[in-house]
Amino acid sequence: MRVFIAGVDGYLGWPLAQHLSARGHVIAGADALLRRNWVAERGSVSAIPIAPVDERLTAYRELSGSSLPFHALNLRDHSALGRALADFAPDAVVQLAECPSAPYSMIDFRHADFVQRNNVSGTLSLLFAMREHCPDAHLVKLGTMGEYGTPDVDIPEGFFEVEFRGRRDRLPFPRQAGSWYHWSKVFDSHNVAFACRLWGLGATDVMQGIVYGSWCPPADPRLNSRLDFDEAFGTAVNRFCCQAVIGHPITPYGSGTQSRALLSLADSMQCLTLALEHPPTPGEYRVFNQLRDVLSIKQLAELVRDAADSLGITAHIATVDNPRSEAEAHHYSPDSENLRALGFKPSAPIDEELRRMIGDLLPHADRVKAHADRLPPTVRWHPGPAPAAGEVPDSSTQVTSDPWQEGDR
Ligand code: USQ
Repeated sequence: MRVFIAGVDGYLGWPLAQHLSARGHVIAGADALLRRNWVAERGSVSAIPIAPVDERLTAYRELSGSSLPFHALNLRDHSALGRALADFAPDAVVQLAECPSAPYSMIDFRHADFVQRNNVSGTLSLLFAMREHCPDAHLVKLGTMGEYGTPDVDIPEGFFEVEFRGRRDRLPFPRQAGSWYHWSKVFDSHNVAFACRLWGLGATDVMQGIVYGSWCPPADPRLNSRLDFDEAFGTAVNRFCCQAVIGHPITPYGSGTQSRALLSLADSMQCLTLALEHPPTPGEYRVFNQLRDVLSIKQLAELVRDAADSLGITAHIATVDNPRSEAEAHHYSPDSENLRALGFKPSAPIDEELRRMIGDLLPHADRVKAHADRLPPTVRWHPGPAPAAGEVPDSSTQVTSDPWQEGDR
């Protein structure tokens, strides 16, 4: 299968290219390299060093024996995107090219505006480009479990049966996102579903839980994927492991009783591959809840502490005031049958995965230590005391790599 990965330089995109290539698929990709800039804007680095994109592509060619056609483009550059799709003629397109950070979107208006335009408009551009250049290709769109929020009922996979005033229908399950970023994914979901209905596009909208884990193939460090730990781009578990390896307290926010859906990076690769290898019918819009475990943040902090302990590292937990507006005590029971029905078999259990990640991080502890001031949360969802001067990098809040500063195309 020919798979075009938008966001191929990212935390998920780079491992996905390798994983799919190892299964015999042919890969091309696009990336505007914005993630590298956003993390730099926040004054941080990837804990695991990553190679520049040209070195990555060389390593890919040496390892797989085939080259990966790469386009350094923003998806909003609609004509360039169209040319890239027309040249490659993909059977499937994976959309990972979005800003993935809730805290980044909550900094101020400029960041909220940037995240929503980058994500929603980029995906819209992709939908139109697919209609024109590869209308039969399958779109796998990365959404998030955070689109649903934390309703007081179980969460189905995208749709539910409703009875209202004596009539029944199957309707989209309500979305109650908790950040401007999460709302951008909700808007994408509506646009993708509409394109399926309107143009006969076949799409899988993946409601993915929090991904954790490192990707460091022993063959070559140029194949490593990034692993962020700053408050905006580091996800909870990855941050906790980075905190543990440098002796920084592990930081559950608030009571830590908020529950989230999770899966490892390896399981995410397996699930995305299953979606690609089992495409929907033309015009079908389907939703997969992509997760393995549901755990509270407190349980996660304890699991990381115990994993560190088993490796002889003493880690401790210190809760901090919750900078977010989110329910801390709530019902949380999402369905996740669709991927299991396609054959998803979770790989290593979470404690094993955590020990492996901590092992991969240990040689790079100094990089985390040098940026330890990026660990405490400074972005607040609610009005509160202003951050101390210098606490937020670039407090002039310039958005780096804003395509609108380069002029709309
Ligand atoms: N949290 C802590 N301590 C920390 C960092 C986070 O307690 O040091 C808590 C947060 O308050 C939140 C939970 O951990 O309750 C998850 O936070 P997160 O930063 O790991 O995840 P989130 O902001 O929800 O976003 C991440 C990814 C995003 C993806 C989403 C999946 O950045 O791209 O869409 O996970 S989900 O959470 O299911 O929406």
